[in-house]
Amino acid sequence: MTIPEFQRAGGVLAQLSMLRIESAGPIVHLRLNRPAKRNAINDELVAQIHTAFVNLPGDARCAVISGEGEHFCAGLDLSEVSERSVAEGIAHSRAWHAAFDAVQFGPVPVIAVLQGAVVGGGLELASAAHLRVAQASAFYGLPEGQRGIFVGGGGSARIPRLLGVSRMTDMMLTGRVLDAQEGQALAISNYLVADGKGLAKAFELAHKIAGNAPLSNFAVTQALPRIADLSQSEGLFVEALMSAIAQGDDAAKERVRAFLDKRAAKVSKP
Ligand code: 1HE
Repeated sequence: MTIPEFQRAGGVLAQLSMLRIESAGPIVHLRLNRPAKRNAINDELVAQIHTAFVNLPGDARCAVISGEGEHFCAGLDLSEVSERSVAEGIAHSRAWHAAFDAVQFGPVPVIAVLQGAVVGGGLELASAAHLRVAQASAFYGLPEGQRGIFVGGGGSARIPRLLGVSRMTDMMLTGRVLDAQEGQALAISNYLVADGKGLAKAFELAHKIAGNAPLSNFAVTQALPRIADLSQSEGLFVEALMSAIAQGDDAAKERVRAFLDKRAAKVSKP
């Protein structure tokens, strides 16, 4: 698959100085663009991530987020860690929550492409995406423990859902760093590819995702994680509603008919 022609996004997205945002048809590509600071996230960048994800183009069907340079993201910009009051600290963390909620619960599935450092807030951002494509150079750490702080960008809620409370505890208490192979074995990444191949893989996946019925993608990204948080009985109830809504959509009816008319692809062995 060739990487499609991307055009610089316009409007409010063009004004976000720390992100480079481009679109190709239904795919939007957002790049963290502070390579000199290893894409460390300061207050401005977290605000820009939020603005970007609540202003995605109306025709977007899938987003890819990546980091410019050799590292995906070095986490919180430590140069901005100043004396904050308790109230200011809560507001700071809540700003990250709002931004990363906009990533996870925004209008389209999001794929993160990872390389080099995926640490602290960088791992929190990656865990807000729906899929992760890691390149061989990726490594994962939670140096908050060593910096005397705690996760604040949703990491305590999202990261254990990827790798478990026990492993996150180890990473935070001991500073243990996982390499790309370990990350793949623990399902931090969904795909592991050679260095330099991550974007092409993500765009290939994004094309598949963009071709799905929008309501199916909505069910997967919005209902699935919420059902996982419910009791089994409540979850099955929500599943029944979501399933009926998706099935009732014209796109579902057309796709099922296409299969029965032998116009749609079969499921084939990988
Ligand atoms: C930074 C940051 C940063 C780099 N904040 N400036 N995150 C961390 O504890 C990770 C800290 N960073 C590192 O361990 C390393 O920088 C990396 C492994 C990511 C990359 O190493 P390297 O050798 O490629 O780069 P470098 O030489 O260390 O850094 C290049 C520049 O980026 C340098 O600035 P310069 O002015 O001297 O050129 C670094 O100071 C700067 N830089 N990382 C500020 N993080 C919502 S709560 C989330 C809590 C957390 O995320 S805690 C984890 C913080």
